[in-house]
Amino acid sequence: MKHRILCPLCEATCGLEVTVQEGQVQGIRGDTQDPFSAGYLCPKGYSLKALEEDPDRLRSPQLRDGTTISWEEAFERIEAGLGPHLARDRNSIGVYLGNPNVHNLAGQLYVPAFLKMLGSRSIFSASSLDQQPKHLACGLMFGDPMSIPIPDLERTNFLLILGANPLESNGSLLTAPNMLGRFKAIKARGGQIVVFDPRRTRTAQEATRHHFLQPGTDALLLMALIQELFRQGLVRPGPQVEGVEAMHEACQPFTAATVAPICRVSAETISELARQLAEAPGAAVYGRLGTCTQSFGTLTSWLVEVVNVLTGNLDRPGGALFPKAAAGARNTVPGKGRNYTPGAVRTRVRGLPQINGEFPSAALAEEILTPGEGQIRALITIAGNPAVSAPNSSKVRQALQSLDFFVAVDCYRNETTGLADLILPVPSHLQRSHYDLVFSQLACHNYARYSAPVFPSEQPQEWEILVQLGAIVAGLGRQIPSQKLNQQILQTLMQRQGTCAVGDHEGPELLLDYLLRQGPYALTLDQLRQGPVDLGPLQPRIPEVLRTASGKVELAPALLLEDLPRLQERLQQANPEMCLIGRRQLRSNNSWMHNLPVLVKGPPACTLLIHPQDADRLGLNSGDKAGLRSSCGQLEVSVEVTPEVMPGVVSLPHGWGHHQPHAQMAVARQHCGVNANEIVPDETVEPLTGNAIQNGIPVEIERL
Ligand SMILES: Nc1nc2c(c(=O)[nH]1)N[C@H]1C(S)=C(S)[C@@H](COP(=O)(O)OP(=O)(O)OC[C@H]3O[C@@H](n4cnc5c(=O)[nH]c(N)nc54)[C@H](O)[C@@H]3O)O[C@H]1N2
Ligand SMILES: Nc1nc2c(c(=O)[nH]1)N[C@H]1C(S)=C(S)[C@@H](COP(=O)(O)OP(=O)(O)OC[C@H]3O[C@@H](n4cnc5c(=O)[nH]c(N)nc54)[C@H](O)[C@@H]3O)O[C@H]1N2
Ligand code: SF4
Ligand SMILES: [Mo]
Repeated sequence: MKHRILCPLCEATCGLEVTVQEGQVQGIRGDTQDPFSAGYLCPKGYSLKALEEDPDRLRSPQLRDGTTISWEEAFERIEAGLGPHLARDRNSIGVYLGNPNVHNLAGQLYVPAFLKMLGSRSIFSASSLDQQPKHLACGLMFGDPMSIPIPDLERTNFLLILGANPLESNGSLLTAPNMLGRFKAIKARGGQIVVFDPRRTRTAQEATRHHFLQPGTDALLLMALIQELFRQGLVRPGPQVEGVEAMHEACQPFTAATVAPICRVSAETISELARQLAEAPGAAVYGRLGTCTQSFGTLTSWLVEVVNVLTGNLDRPGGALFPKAAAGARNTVPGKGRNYTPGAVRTRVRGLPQINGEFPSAALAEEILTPGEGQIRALITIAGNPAVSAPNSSKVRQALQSLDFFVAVDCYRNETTGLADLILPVPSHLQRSHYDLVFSQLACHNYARYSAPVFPSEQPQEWEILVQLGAIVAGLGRQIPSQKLNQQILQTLMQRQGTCAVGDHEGPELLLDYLLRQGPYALTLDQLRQGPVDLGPLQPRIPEVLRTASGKVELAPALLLEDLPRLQERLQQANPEMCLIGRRQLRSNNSWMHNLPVLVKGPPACTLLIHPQDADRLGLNSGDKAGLRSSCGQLEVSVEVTPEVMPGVVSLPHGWGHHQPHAQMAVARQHCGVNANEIVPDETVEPLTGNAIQNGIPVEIERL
């Protein structure tokens, strides 16, 4: 029997064909009938079989000592464990939401309802270890943090990429399966791809040009690019733009000649790039993780879009456009303009900002460890591994160990969940239906696709677990039928988005069907059950998409201009002698898929890349052990000497360090590697968002 599903593992959202015989996966291939991914898949998609069969994947609720218990008992214990905190102070219950929530209907439809029922302000997520700067910049410029311009890969002739490696990550804030194929198509039509990255990544290798760039200096580069656009008379903003003159003034101190030595990019390169971007018949600038998780994350995320606007490429075919998703996008619901602002609420200990209802995860540990009114004493993690992913991970572990009560909703017992009093296991990724509510808002082509579960679930669905947890924190007890709460959630959605008829569905399907019907194409779930619906290439959406108070694109928001003196100060500061950046690897998915033998086979992946010049100076050869020290800690790493990284920069992959005794992932333990976040400081954060700075960290290296 063949099942056509959507891969829930990464943002590319490939269609897969899963062959099942006698209740077992026989094979997984790229679905050639999927109009979006057209047969593409990566090794992770294939590994869904191994994930399904992994003996370490949890099947029943587990206590900290490894004892398994019934679901009934698990929820009883949660009621007892959270009870005193619910009665005393709801803010003392923290929640950490991990990345897989955005790849999951339960995470998208039920987590918000759960958080509402909980009523705590102590909410944290992986967003502040990732893209929060992009949300803030786009919220300020376009009025909604999810209105993120997407390069029109199908038509563009010039793609400028900063701090992204989509050929290995398969794209992020850019849903576009088969990036290699898309690169080939751009080059075949005579287009160019230019990459700025401190490492010559696979993406850089496949581009038409690659430039090394000193980590953390993209904002300087982009400011100089903007200065050049004005200087050369190349500025062509569209009609709905506010703040062009303010931008003209703001860029003046950042001439190509001034930024060149800090960025380690020649002034001629910058000036030529300005011309090429302006002259290309459709160009797009795209920045990703390396532009967000750094000291100037918000400024960089902003300036990427400023260049798109000033070159006339925002909202034009071949440039960067706003997708029009079929369901769940706020920017397709008619709404009044307003000034988007970061929350006025600040973290208790350090006063860091709240963005989109969440506090920075770099502050999670201190909010648990610091006594006083509002201290977090109980924690719920949902699909998250902050003990590996958040900065200063030994402090995070210490914090998790100090909690009065900790419950994790997860599929593994890992570095984080192994410290929980209780783990509630979720069904496997093949045991649930799927629709990408988030990534269809970020896709380079408008599609609506749904997939049904391949296997029935052996345990409660994740949405049912969340509904039960919601009922507990809302004081409704454990007897409330999930369908009743589901109806309540539907009512809440309808209050916000408008009423319409719904089909005869249950659970997430009921809510999804409603969102599709209410969406801009008035689709129904039954239509999607027949197969994918092609909604066409990206189309211009300005002014309809804008939700700013002025109804225009705000090119120069005051909050961002206020951070420019800090950028100017950077011009006076010397680059650190050595600094650390991260990287992603094709056969890896953040911290949680290293237990699958198909993905970890081969030579050790967790190595420190270092340039031959630096290696010579330090007396290091490939295979040597080195001590890597930052202001926050120290690691022993295995060295790989390669000209792939620029001199003065070392690269360590993200998501490793699986040696913790409380984890139960036998394969991952054998390939444990080290956790970069042991040496990523938690005290220095991006000031506007509190986002973690995981790239460009000054380090010292010594031969061991
Ligand atoms: N140094 C450094 N740190 C980084 C980064 C970096 O580049 N460098 N990257 C950052 C980024 S971009 C991100 S997104 C974060 C990720 O940070 P996290 O989201 O905290 O970590 P993940 O590794 O994605 O862990 C996901 C967890 O969810 C579980 N899980 C998987 N699928 C499901 C599911 O369907 N349901 C449930 N309930 N659980 C599930 C896994 O077992 C695992 O425990 O890490 C960040 N940290
Ligand atoms: N195979 C695989 N795919 C993944 C993941 C995974 O773990 N494995 N994780 C998923 C997640 S959660 C995310 S967020 C995405 C991330 O997707 P990407 O952003 O495409 O992935 P990264 O490899 O982290 O790319 C960041 C790049 O920034 C560069 N860089 C570092 N610092 C700087 C800087 O200051 N300036 C510039 N210009 N470049 C810099 C790094 O060298 C690196 O090449 O990937 C997703 N896809
Ligand atoms: S690229 Fe992403 S969506 Fe496609 S098969 Fe791989 S993990 Fe799945
Ligand atoms: Mo991420």
